[in-house]
Amino acid sequence: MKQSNWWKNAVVYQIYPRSFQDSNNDGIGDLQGIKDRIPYLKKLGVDVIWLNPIYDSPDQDNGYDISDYRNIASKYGSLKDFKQLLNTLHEQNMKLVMDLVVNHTSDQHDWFKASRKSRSNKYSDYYIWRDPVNGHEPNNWGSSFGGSAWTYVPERKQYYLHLFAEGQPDLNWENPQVRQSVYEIMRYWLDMGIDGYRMDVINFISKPEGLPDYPCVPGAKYSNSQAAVADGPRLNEFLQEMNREVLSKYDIMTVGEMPNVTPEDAINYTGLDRKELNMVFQFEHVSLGANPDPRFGQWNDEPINLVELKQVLSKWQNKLNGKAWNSLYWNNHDRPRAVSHFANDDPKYRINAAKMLGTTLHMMQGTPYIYEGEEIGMTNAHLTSIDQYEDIESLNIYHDLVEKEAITDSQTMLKYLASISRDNARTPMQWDDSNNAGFTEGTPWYRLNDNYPTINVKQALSDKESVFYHYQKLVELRHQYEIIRLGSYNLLDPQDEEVFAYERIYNNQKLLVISNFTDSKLQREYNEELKGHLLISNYKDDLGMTLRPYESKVYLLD
Ligand code: TEU
Ligand code: CA
Repeated sequence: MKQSNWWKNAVVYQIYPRSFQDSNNDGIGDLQGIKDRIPYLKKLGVDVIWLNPIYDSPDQDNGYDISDYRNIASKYGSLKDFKQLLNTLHEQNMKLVMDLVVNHTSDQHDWFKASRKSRSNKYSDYYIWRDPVNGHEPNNWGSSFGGSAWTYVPERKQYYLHLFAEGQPDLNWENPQVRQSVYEIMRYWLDMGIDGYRMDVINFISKPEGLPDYPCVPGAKYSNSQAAVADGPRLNEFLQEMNREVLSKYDIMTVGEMPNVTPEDAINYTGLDRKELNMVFQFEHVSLGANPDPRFGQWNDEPINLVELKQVLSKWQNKLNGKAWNSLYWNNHDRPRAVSHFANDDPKYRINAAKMLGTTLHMMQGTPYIYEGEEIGMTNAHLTSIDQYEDIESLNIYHDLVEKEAITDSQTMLKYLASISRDNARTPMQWDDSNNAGFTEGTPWYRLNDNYPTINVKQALSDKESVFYHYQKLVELRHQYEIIRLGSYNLLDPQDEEVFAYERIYNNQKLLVISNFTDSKLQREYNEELKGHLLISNYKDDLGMTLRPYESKVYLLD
């Protein structure tokens, strides 16, 4: 099948289904709810919808533990609802991308239920089983959600590997039958007409030979298994096989979620001349601000250093230019809200700050991803007590660091969680100022952000100056201007700690993007004749090189 690479011109909108729109008042967002909101998505102008997992799942990790890959979880609707959603999106010229979670399954999947029973059945070798070593776990790897990455099963007298929760056993990709089973699942949805896959932790599927110990940070009991398995020896081979057997037969987009990936790796797995994947989600810019004490990993509440942020994003822009294709994102279902994390959600600045971030990212080369609610400037939830949290990662890390290991106190950990917990992104979508923000008339599965009476879609649509219309324009500009899609990139003043400025060059055109990341008024000189060339801005007038708080503007010079 000829690859048209349509995704290079596209803007993706990510939907976290359980928090988007409930249609039957059971408190859980569903497919019918998404369908009802297509006109809203159309108005925003996005081209592609990516859905977080909607398959059958016991929900230990909100759908990232799949027990049946071919069925829609009944809380979201039926297969018929899914086909209707897909058709309606296609009628509206939109595409649909699904989440593919095949590094691991749920422990409730039939494959695992069989596998755990004995060492000699059809599925015995579908997972990664190892004998105890001196009565202990086979190696020192830790689970990303706390504790060891190994769980013992008496029936087999063996441990199985789970990089994530106990209920998320890792598939054994060394087994060719596992790979064929995965390809069959992929074809099943692709033949139904979906337009691509976002692949969960896909750079973890090939484990290092012999599963050796990985160095621990001082004081830690377990090592970082993500670092131990990322980028494994057979990853290229597996992705090439997947491409040959499945992906190349369809004109689709693929984006591989790849923690720990470098630009060199990205070129290796997604290079334009390679037959593997189309894009990666890299983690460097969202890993900035990690705790200086390695025992805490990402858990911290430091503001992001702008010089570092510019350095990281610019590196990705420059290194991939002409060789691979960037995915552009500030946040997703695993991250705090963009405006809270990278800028300022104080009501005084929130709107300009959210627009500023949008402009800074959307003027770059790559495919932008908008996470539900980002387009109206939704903020972190500002939670203050541990029982307001829901997410397995947040609850476990609190339990481990405050109670089990007792290396910090509850107040400190609550500050860290408020700053970066995934639950910040998972509060329901804020549609209007009615009860439960118009998300549901039932009891919502998870609490609303208290600020929904002021921050909501209804308000945004009625206000021409809202974040929504700014995002709408950003999407429009990308569709309109080749320079935004294809221009090369050049960072200006890398050491400037307050302003993120860069230019894009394409043929005889130049785009100048200037963003004030502070709440202060600044003065800068860019030595250009800019008057009359403003393409988009978040203030009504243009004061030239005087930059007001969170002011962001783009000039097109030709
Ligand atoms: O996330 C990958 C991952 O590595 C996460 O542990 C991430 O680093 C963490 O959430 C940051 O706080 C993917 C999914 O996006 C995530 O929702 C799943 O929990 C995880 O895989 C397991 O499937
Ligand atoms: Ca529902």
